[in-house]
Amino acid sequence: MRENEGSRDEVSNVVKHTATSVVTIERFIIEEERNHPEATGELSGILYDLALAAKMIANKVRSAGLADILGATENENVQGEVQQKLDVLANEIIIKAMDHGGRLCAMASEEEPDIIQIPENFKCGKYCLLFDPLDGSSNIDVNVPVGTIFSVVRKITRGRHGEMEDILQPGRRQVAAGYVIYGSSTMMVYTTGQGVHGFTLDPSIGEFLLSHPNIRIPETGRYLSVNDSYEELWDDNVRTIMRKYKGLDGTSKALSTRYVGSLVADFHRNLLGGGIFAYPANRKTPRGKLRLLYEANPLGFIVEQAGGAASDGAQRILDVLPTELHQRTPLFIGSKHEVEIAKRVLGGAPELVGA
Ligand code: FDP
Repeated sequence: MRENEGSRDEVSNVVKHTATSVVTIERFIIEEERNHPEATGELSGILYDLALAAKMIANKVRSAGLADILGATENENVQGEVQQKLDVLANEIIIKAMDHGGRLCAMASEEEPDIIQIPENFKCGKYCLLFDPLDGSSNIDVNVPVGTIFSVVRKITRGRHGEMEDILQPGRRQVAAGYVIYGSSTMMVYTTGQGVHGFTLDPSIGEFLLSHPNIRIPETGRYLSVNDSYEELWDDNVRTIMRKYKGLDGTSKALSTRYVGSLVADFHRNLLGGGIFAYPANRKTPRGKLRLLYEANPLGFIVEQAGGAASDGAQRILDVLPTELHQRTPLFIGSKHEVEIAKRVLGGAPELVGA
């Protein structure tokens, strides 16, 4: 090990990196794994494969306009939304990158109606992967950042293949979660329960390099991300929360409004700068819009690991017991202080949050 690369702390077995260390995602994953002598390397393998899938998707996203593959296909996905071509591609890339490694026993995708089984000719492993291949897809046509979100849980049933019971586990059982943002640069941010770490893709060498070690979200937010056009449809309690966020009731300072409409992009900004992303229940979507398993749970795990919070207004997101594959949930996620405000106001109106 070169001197300026960092030194191993003999007691805690944690490698410390200096600002000038060049740490690839692979090296980082290996070093994290060493903190767990019992680890078999399977989870690490899942994370490498996801990083590879992310690079392939990033490549497609970057060249989408050039390759003339923008626009909607004729198919509708299980949520009744028009699928964009890139969604289909991203979904296929992830399935193909992940199905043969022998580490997964099943997958579930926001774009697929049922559980995705591992083909018979491949070995089954002890983990399940849940993912949203391309979140914010309505932004693809206008060159606005989109993202991939993923969550990994351990298999709990005994058979060879994964079952619904393995997929429908509460978010607190996740062993890893992360997202990739395809923005002005491509970043992969993930947690395995040892803090949140961000890696930026260096396109010249095709490697994700550690750029944001140990991300912490500020306790109090700067930004408010919410689609205000639903105000008409909100309940009075949600309106009260928004007035507080905007500093209109005189109890707190106004947050600055920023809404991209791509959950990953809004979440990423708020994670780094502090803030709240809110997609509350409304009259038209009484159970919210976002998906518990593919969006709220993974981002909930990340935000908690970064010192923030995630709630549906009635309970901690990670404690919600999923009952359906494509279950939706209201979501308040970000800095602790702002999530607390939503919880306090909605605490008196559980019917509003569609529990
Ligand atoms: P999209 O429909 O473009 O895929 O979960 C889907 C999502 O985007 C989120 O990424 C985004 O935050 C939200 O929906 C936007 O919904 P609204 O258009 O209702 O604001």
